[in-house]
Amino acid sequence: MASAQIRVFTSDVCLLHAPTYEFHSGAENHYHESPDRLTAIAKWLESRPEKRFVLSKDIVDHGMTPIQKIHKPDFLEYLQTIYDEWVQEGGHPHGVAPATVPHQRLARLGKGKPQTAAAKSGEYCFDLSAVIMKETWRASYESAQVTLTAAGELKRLADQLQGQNTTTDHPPAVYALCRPPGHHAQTDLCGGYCFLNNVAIATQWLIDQPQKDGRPSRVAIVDVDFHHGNGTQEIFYSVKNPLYTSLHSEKGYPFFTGSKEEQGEGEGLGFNINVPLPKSTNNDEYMAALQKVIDDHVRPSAPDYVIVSLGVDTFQEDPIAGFQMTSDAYPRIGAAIRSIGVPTLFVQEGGYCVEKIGQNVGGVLEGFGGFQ
Ligand code: SP5
Ligand code: ZN
Repeated sequence: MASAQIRVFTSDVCLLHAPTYEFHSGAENHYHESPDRLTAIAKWLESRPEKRFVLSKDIVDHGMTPIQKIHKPDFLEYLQTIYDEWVQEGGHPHGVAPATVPHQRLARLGKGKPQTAAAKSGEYCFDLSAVIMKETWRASYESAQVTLTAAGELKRLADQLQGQNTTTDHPPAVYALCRPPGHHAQTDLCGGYCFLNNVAIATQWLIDQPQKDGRPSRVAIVDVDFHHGNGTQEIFYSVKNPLYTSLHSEKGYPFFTGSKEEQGEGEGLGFNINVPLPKSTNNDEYMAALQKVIDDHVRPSAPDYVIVSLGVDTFQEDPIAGFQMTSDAYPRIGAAIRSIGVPTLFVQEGGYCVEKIGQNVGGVLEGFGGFQ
């Protein structure tokens, strides 16, 4: 039996962040993390039969508090003010991109505080892809609020189900169709197209919603984006709730994080699971790795909620990433996640093949929902 409809939250404000170019291997290229990605996904979902997906643009403003629980105040101030400062200082109006980053061997001896917009641009950003334009803060804030709204709806559905005291093969799912993405954003660093870590923000918000017996909710994150979620890893590295798990390319961006040896620290030791995979990974190999993460780590952690960092840049035709995976993989990923049997929040991360992004994202959701 197919599940009930899947609720989707999105917002046109997420479209306002739209840099026109980025650099790839030193060459100027169009900005792959474009608003077209979001509209393509929405269009695909709305074209499905039986109104499987119910799209809503009613976004609940949860304010700054859940964002401040994850990101540092000076970083949040920076994201809101840097564009105007940058332009006033003579920076290119296209947007803010780091001039000099305080590489650890440079910062070791330097004691100065960043004074200018150019200096701050390196202080708070680790690469050239997270371009800050006039509307970037608005879009990023909205992206976080879309995710929080979806998390709120998931909690409502989960509570409702608990109240009925019935078991179901089809736990509820809600999807946050948002951008900019979030999993590369650290406590006080943007990068990798990401500014605010939407998944981290929603995770902490859900943890802070107590279960019936008063204990904090347990969350398990499954990050299926092609790239390692260095931001989510850093944010939760020394806590045991949430569990963070990630399958990603072993040699790809962001290059300096994502090894198996990164397992968490202090009470968080053992609650950070990285599974680096070769570029040659095909559907079956990917599914075997995902099933192992679910069986060995996710299910044993007994989560109340699963949050999926839903990147589909694992797709073989992705222009900037990609394993050897075809569109058939995505419903299988959704079905494997449903088998955990827990209310699940899907949050959009990467995926840059605009022609197939709707089918691939929708495939995961339909696989979860048990639609044919
Ligand atoms: C959220 C997310 O997926 N962020 C990914 C950011 C990746 N940015 C760097 C990509 C470098 C790709 N190299 C280009 C090779 C083109 N053939
Ligand atoms: Zn990615």
